[in-house]
Amino acid sequence: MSQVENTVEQARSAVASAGSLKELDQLEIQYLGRKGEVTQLLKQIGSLPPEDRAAFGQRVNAAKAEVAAAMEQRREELGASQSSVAAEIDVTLPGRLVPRVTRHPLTETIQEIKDIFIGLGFEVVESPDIEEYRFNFGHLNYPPDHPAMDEQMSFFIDDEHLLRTQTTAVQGRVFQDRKPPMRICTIGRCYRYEAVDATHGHTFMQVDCFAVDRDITLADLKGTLGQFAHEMFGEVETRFRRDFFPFVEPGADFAVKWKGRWLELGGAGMIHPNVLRMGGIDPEEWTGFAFGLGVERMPMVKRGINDLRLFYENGARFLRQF
Ligand code: FA5
Repeated sequence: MSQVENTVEQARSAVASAGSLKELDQLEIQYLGRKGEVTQLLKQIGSLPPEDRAAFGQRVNAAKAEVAAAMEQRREELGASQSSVAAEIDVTLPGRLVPRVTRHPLTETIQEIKDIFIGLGFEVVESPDIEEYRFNFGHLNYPPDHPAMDEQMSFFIDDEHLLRTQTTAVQGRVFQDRKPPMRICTIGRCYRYEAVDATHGHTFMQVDCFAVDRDITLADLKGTLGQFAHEMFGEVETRFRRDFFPFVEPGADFAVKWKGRWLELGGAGMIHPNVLRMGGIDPEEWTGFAFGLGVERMPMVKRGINDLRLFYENGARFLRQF
């Protein structure tokens, strides 16, 4: 075997048994580098008789190409199988802990609320956070400059838009393009200019439901809220107390008895005839009930969470508990 063939043979077997890309890089230097073994062969050319030089040169160049091709092929094989990486994985190491992911308690509550109201025949609709002043107040029968609006002042976007203070604003929107009978539910964020404490946020969530049909009575309202409370909290006592909201008559606040005390969930009542009229619905023919409940209250009560701000701070130590 000539020296050229010998060198090619050695290089081929070394390349074939190379176990990593790094090893392959070294072999490339060893054989094809400036001082590499194949390159060195060319230097012998001067010592050959002139008539042999061309043929020898061609053989060495062919050898170089052959070794380079073998390296390229091996490089691809190693890259594909990633055996160089695999060789560095220690399969005896303990596995990395993947954090357990659960749903946020508010997300879970929203789903529960939706399930209950869908089960009671309500249709869930979306309604915007940036609301028109007229839907947030005017269509809900607030007389201009009524002091009840001061309790619900919020963040104005411009003269006609604000961040809604109550999801009840959905009523005017729905009345625009639907005719009774209807049973509608919406859940979303509300915003108020509020002194923030453990039970009051400037941002919080409400669920509002209303039904308009022939012969809807206060009994339907009480039955619906009673059933909701039963499904959400289990066996509970409920309480209705007279309360004022401009958009209902009569109006009530709704509470459940929890651990021996009354816990207010929200407001409720029979939709005021003015609200129906503004929505193009004849109050002589149709009646309706409406209620709006605070969402955070529910998981606070059920899970013993004593500060509503925890839902929004989203600290890992808080969320890990669910
Ligand atoms: C309302 O917002 C009325 N829209 C409810 C209503 C709807 C009455 C339909 C009649 C018919 P109120 O301001 O009381 O009412 O809020 C209802 C509930 O939202 C409260 O009981 C409370 O659970 C929750 N809530 C109100 N303000 C905050 C706040 N700043 N932080 C957390 N929860 C709040």
